[in-house]
Amino acid sequence: MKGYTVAVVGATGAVGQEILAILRERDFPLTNLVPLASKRSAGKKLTFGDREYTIRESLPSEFAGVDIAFFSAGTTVSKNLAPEAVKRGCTVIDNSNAFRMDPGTPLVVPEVNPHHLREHRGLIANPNCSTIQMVVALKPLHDYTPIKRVVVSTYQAVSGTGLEAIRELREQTADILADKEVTPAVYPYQIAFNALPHIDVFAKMGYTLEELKMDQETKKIFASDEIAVNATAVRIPVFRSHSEAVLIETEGKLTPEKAREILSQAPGIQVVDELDKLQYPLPTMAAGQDKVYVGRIREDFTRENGLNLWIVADNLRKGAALNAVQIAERLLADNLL
Ligand code: 25A
Ligand code: L14
Repeated sequence: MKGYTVAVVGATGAVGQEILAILRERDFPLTNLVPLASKRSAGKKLTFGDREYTIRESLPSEFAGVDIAFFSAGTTVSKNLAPEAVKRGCTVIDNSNAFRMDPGTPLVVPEVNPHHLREHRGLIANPNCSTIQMVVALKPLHDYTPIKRVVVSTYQAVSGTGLEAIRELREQTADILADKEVTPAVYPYQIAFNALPHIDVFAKMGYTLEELKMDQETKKIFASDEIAVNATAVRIPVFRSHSEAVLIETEGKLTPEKAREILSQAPGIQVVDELDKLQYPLPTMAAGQDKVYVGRIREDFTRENGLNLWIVADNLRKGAALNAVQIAERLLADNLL
């Protein structure tokens, strides 16, 4: 089998570390790794398999000879550097918000719209973590009867913000339990023992960008303007896995029994919905796992054709690193590099 030269931009970060672990786990056909990060981390060592690599500063020249580059260093880094990588013949899979809504850039969840990869021009965008887990669960239902409207509230883990936020939750929790004062740094307010209705920046009409992304990205992934998503995105003091309370309004009737049947046959989904055994999805259940967990499937008794679901997935895996690696696997399988 042919092996590829793979770069990870942001290799020291929360998502970058997960990408490296998943490449190993899934035996990705990699013959050479190019771990890139900011100047701050350049020179540090990193073990991957049985080899040791030196982290290098992510300069444009590093992409010469690289086949695939995963970007997980935030929007500014992607905006500056991804075009440089593409220019050098590298196929970029970008985790940031920089190119998602660019009409020439496919926005892909392999279980949902793998065919969009055929139109790529060197750059593929990985959707937002909250969008990914939601569309994996909604797509098979949408294929059965079109979803017209989605109302979703998210309960998002701090790991989406990166290692600094993980540290902030850990330290704040310990400090508060020890009756010490806390000073928020990453988030505007204390995150331990709290819930913040604020993810990413406030954008327009009182919505945050995170909330608007869920609407725009879902429309692009489903290639339909007929589906509308109204979101409230909330940060909770959980380290790993995002949860979502989702209400869908469908064109035709969709019973909970039918939804369970469809979802249990759909790729990437695990239905956990046995109330008599107290079985429902939990962030602790999804953490470190690849599936999107769906439960609490029940009818909206206040409206015609409404269905409630509780959707949980590991935000660093299916929400970011795993989806990106699956995109790469799909590119290779379909000869689209
Ligand atoms: O936080 P940053 O600055 O955006 O950095 C994230 C990653 O990108 C690298 C960085 O390497 C890290 O691997 N990076 C930054 N600038 C770069 C550049 N010019 C760059 N890579 C290439 N070229 P690092 O060596 O700077 O970071 C080492 C560790 O330190 C943490 N860190 C970063 N900046 C810091 C800092 N610590 C203190 N002070 C700072 N100013 C960094 O934390 C890393 O562990 P992190 O990596 O966990 O931050 C995660 C970033 O990724 C975004 N993100 C998370 N999930 C997603 C996502 N973006 C898109 N999709 C997702 N699903 C977060 O929003 C956050 O920005
Ligand atoms: O990919 O959780 O657009 O703070 C930006 C917000 C990633 C998660 C994105 C967070 C998100 C991040």
